[in-house]
Amino acid sequence: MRYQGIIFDLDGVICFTDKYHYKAWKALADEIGVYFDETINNRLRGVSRMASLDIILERSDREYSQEEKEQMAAKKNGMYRELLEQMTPADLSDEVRETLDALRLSGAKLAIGSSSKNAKLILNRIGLGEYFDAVSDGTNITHSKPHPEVFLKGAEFLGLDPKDCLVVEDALAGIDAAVAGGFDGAGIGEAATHEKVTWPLKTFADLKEIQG
Ligand code: B16
Ligand code: MG
Repeated sequence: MRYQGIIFDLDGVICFTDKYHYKAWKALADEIGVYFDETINNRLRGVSRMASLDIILERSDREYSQEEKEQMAAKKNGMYRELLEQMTPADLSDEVRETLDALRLSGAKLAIGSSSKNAKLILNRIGLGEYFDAVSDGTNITHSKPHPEVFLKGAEFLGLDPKDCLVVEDALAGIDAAVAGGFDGAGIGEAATHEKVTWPLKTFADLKEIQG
């Protein structure tokens, strides 16, 4: 066993909610007449809800008050949560499920480190509601990635030191957060190209070899 604890980002690592975020943000953007497409949506990966809205509003020709922005973000979140009802345990791949089970058998403690305030709902929908030893998410942090808070809290919840934990991420800002917190990082997708990633992953199952 190489790492005593493994902390997983949720969206883009354990499961994929991009299409639901996209649909909900697109409905909001259409309503206020702001251009939005899938390329812009890709910039929202791993970014907090309010920071995502600010990115979308870069194309707006008017300014919005903080109160209006909070109303818009709440509206988007309502639509998003309704769409999440479509998720089922079938949205968890066999590869992810089997790899998580193997990592647990290695003796490691497993946690979630997600920016999302909907992490617990998503975990419940995909059948992992009770699976992790700890869940650190958007509800217990005040600073979003690339700040390391979400992972530092995750390690604290596990009772482990960051240097004994691995963080698994799909977003570049997530690897920045891991490095800033003193964690080794494993990157999948775009995060595999980060210059400071300890383990670039080709597939999620590569984690089994790394953990030994
Ligand atoms: P919510 P992660 C992130 O989750 C998503 O990647 C990002 O697209 C989203 O805006 C953010 O959570 C906040 O989500 O609106 O549900 O609080 O990748 O850190 O698991
Ligand atoms: Mg992610």
